[in-house]
Amino acid sequence: MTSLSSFLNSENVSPNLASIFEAIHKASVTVQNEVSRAGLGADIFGAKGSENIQGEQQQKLDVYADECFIREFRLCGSVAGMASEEQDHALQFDESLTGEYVVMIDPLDGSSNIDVNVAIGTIFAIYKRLTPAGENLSDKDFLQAGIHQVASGYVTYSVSTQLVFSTGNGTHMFTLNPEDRDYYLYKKSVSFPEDGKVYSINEVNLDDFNPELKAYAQHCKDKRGENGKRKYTGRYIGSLVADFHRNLLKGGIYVYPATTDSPKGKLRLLYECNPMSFLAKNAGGRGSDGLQDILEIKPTELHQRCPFYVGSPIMMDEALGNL
Ligand code: AHM
Ligand code: MG
Repeated sequence: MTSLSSFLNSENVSPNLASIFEAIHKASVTVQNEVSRAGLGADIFGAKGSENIQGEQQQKLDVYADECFIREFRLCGSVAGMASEEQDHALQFDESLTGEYVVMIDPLDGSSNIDVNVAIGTIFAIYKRLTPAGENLSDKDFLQAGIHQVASGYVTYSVSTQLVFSTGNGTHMFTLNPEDRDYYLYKKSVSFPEDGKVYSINEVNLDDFNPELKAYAQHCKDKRGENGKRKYTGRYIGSLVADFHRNLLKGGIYVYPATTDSPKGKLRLLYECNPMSFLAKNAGGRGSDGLQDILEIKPTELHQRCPFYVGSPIMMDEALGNL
């Protein structure tokens, strides 16, 4: 079995970048431990009673996971600062201000699924800082286009705990071994199937879809395969990590468009769309906001939202109007 550290070594990942993966490893094990005890002893289910800057109710586990990742990134020495979906502003780590990297994170994705024992996850993106080492970080460090990601990935806390990441050379899957709490290689260089069967979208928003997306939704319902049976099926977990993970393995598309409730889309460019699009690109898929490649968007604010389409290339072409 190939452990995470030996894999990173064999891929010539620099020691500084590898130390960030080690921080993610440690924090995710702590979060996984807490997730697996949900319902036992101290109650980690439920709302914290606070809201994040985007006006969303924070769950206890959102805050717990955020604290775990902040602690490990602060300690690791290679991270000069980070931005989190749960923090109002970007954080600068004065004790490691010479760190080469900044990290963007959604510490606990799929918050609405915490209390019902459904898969949730952590999503991260890693960039080289642009300001010189030792100087204060600035917006330009955090507001980089996704194309500049050095690495991205997610952890999914589910049937097993898996870490999926790319450092720009393929997208790889690791599984956490509960015995020694190390990650071991499960699949190297996974590729999205060219085409897929799964269409993942919250259809309650159908009336809000633009005409092209409405037509695509109808197409998914109508399309028959060569055997006369329906070509597509619907699957929507409501945790981006879990929906993306299934589609990556089985083939499919995930869409979260602009809606009346979320006119700019619900998902966050820096913490969700960019890291997932980088993984998709490295697995033969792609991410789009419906008009352009997600990775080309120049962010203007930390908590920026955007419509999101990601998945298998043929399904992406169909959804984006090349029917
Ligand atoms: P979160 O980061 O606050 O959990 O929000 C993101 C989640 C995604 O994981 C998921 O795909 C989506 O929100 C579900 O939203 P909805 O319930 O509107 O379908
Ligand atoms: Mg999220």
